[in-house]
Amino acid sequence: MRASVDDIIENSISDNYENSLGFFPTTSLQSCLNYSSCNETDNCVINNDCYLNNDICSDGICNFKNMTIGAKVYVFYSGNDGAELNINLTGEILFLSGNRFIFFGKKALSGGNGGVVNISVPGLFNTTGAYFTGNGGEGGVMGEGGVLQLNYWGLYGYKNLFALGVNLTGENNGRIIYKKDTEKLINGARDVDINNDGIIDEFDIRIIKDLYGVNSSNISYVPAYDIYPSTTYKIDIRDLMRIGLQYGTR
Ligand SMILES: [Ca+2]
Repeated sequence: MRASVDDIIENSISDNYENSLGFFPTTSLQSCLNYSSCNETDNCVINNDCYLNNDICSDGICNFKNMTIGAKVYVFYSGNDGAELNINLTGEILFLSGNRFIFFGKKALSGGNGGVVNISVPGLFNTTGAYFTGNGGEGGVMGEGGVLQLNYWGLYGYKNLFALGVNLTGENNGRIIYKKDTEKLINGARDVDINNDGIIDEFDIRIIKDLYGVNSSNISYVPAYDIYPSTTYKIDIRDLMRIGLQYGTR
């Protein structure tokens, strides 16, 4: 179902959960795609609050090269539930001041569930300064919290810090899914943040140390920890070196 002006009217500002939290638009919004700075199959720079979801993107998925989020992106609704937004980038995403993805469930007798936001990047997902709000809608029973899924080769920015900027509360709280592609090699290597917490520190090194010298014929071998696989498929000094080169850089 398309987000429409009706959705805005139906959720009048005086009677809206988002408004009580300060996240409801105070003016009617345009589609993000109406702005010349945001083009499907090219870059999308969000400078003005706007709405975006699968329904307004070609083939039901929002494809861009790079994306810059410098204002609020409203996902709006599908019925009483938050709508779905799948963003598939061939480049990177950058979060600037004023950014926020908003995917509440609608206020109703039985509150709608929060929406689903799914963002994919081919390389590093930089969560620095990012905000996501996908609460369940208010009601006699609050809706379920929404779902945020990030898909990437590597995460940039401490995961626990990022999570503080994500609000998915509801009758049952929603969740963040961090989906790391551990099979993909870039320049012959896996990402060095092998414990997938968004930073490069001694905990990544400890994993390598514990498996040091193990090769693929050993039952202890974990492909995802073999940062620089080669014909030997062995966890060795080259893996440690790659972590060392990026130690503390995220
Ligand atoms: Ca790490």
